[in-house]
This record gives sequence, structure tokens and C-alpha cells, in this order.
Amino acid sequence: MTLLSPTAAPSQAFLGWPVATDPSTWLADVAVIGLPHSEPYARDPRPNDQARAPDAIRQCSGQVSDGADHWDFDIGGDLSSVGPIRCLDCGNVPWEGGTYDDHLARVNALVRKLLRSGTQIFVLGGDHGVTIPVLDALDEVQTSVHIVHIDAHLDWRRDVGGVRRGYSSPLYWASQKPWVSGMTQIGMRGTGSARRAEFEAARDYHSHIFTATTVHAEGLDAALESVPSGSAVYVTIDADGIDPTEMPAVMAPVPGGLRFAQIAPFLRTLARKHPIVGLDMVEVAPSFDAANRISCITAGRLVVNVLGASWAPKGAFGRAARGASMRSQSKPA
Ligand SMILES: [Mn+2]
Repeated sequence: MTLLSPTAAPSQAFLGWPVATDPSTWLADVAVIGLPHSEPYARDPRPNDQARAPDAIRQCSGQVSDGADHWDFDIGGDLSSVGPIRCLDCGNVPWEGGTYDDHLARVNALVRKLLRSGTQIFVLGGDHGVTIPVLDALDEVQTSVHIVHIDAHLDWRRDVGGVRRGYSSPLYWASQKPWVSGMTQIGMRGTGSARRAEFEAARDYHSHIFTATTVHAEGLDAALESVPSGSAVYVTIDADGIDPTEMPAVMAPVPGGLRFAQIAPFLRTLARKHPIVGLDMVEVAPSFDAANRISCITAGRLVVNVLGASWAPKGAFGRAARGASMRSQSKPA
């Protein structure tokens, strides 16, 4: 297997998009890619439940959207008319033996290939460790990137038990990247892996931290304003940032979380104001979902909200910033 060997076909295409497992054929405005595995902690099962999420979310496609020609009230239009955009499902990149470093290099190369051609990426995790190789590749967008992070937890551990690229560490790694210009962290509450040292490191980095309590009291306007004007943005969403009554399928539920009705309009405004170079939706644990699979549906709806707002015909700075030449050759999704 080489770095750019074909990916694994998904059980079902996300939103019925064309599936392309051969990276040499990838040419798209928007791509979904599943990253089931990250570096595991000794205490956790391997693979963990979150590894099932990329396909579990895809299997809810029919409830995420009735179809690209159906009116979507969240985005104020139908997905087929916000384009023309070429959408691809690039399959999954499983860790199938070899060292974790080998797997990390492969994920990094595949994500780089997409970003280099200006493709907006939607990553389906996997736990929050899958964000790390994506962050490694973000220098491909050739501009500094602001990270917007939604999570119950801070995720600033340098390592946990010597494991440096697990789900407690993605925002620590973000802080180490010269192409990451800053970060806005939203939804923190209760306790997690962070201790005083990690909180102080984030504070000293000047991370803009908006706790769930602050958001419930004051809304998300200040969080929006913390993203520098004109800055490209990468969004990382840990499912447990959302309240567990709305998103039950998580491994670390914490009460008092954000509501879909808060996050979706925030993300739409963000996507209208800024080029969203990519987004990951991580930490969905399908075994804990409700019988109606509301967590997987919610995860898919967050993707659709950002996708729709990013490519909407009017006032879409992000759309202009990604370049019109690719789209002029493209067909509706
Ligand atoms: Mn997290």
C-alpha cells in the first residue's frame, strides 16, 4: 500500500454523492472523507465505537436530507441550487495494520491532496484524535487558519500516558502549528482531561474560550467576533459539545451543553463570513444513539448547514475565496 492507495468504499454514499475511492480521480469542490481511527489510549477498546460513526452517519443520509432538490429550511434553499458544486464521497481511510505513524502519513497525504486542489473537506470521525493529521495538512491552504472548536472539553493535553496523538490532544497540536493563527473554543463545561496546567496553557496561547455557561447567558456573538475578520477557518466539532439530550451518542456526556438551535445558526453565519476550508465531525459513538438515530442525523445536519451556508449564492465570501474557475466547469451535485 502506498500513501495514495485507494480508500475503503463506504457502506453507503453520504447524501447519495458519487463515491471515488481512487485518489488519482479526486477533483471536487466539496468532499466527505471518513477517518475511523486515531492513536488509541491503552485504556480504550481498539477499535473504539467512534470508528463506526463515518458509516453510521452516512446511513442516515435519507433523514439528513430528503434530496438535493428538496427545500431545506435551515439553509433557505435547496442544495442543488446553492451550487453548481461537485461533491464527492472519498470513502474511509482505515488503519489496517502497520504503525500508527504509517497510518498518520497516509491520512495526511490524502487530506493534503484534497486541500491542495481547493476542495472543502468534511471529515467524519472517529474520535477527536483524527483531527491531528488534518491539522498537520492545513498548511496546504496557503493562508493562516483560525480554528473554531466546539466541545465539552478543552483537549489541550500534550500526551496521555505517553500517547501524543489521541483524542485529548488535538487543540494542543493546533497551538503548535505555525499556520494556525488562533483558536476559538466553545462549549467547555464540567471536567475533562485538562488540568490547571492545560487550562493555563490555552489561556496563555490566547485561545478564546467560551464556556457553555457563558454561551447560555450571552449567546454566541462574542465567539463570532473572536474570529479575525477575513480569516480562513477550520471547524472541529466534538459531538459532546452538544447537549447529550440532543446528542446522546457520545462517550463522555456532560450536562448543560449547547443546543443545535444555537450551533447551527452560529455555523451558518461563520460560513457566510469566512472561507471554511474544512470541518470535522468527531466523537459520535453510534452504539449509544437513540433508536431513531438522532445523533447521527444531527451530525449530518451540521455538515449540511455549513455546506449550504458556504456555497449559498449570495454574500458568500467563502465561495468567492475558493475560486470560481473550478466551479465553472462543474455540474450540480
Ligand atoms: Mn474533543
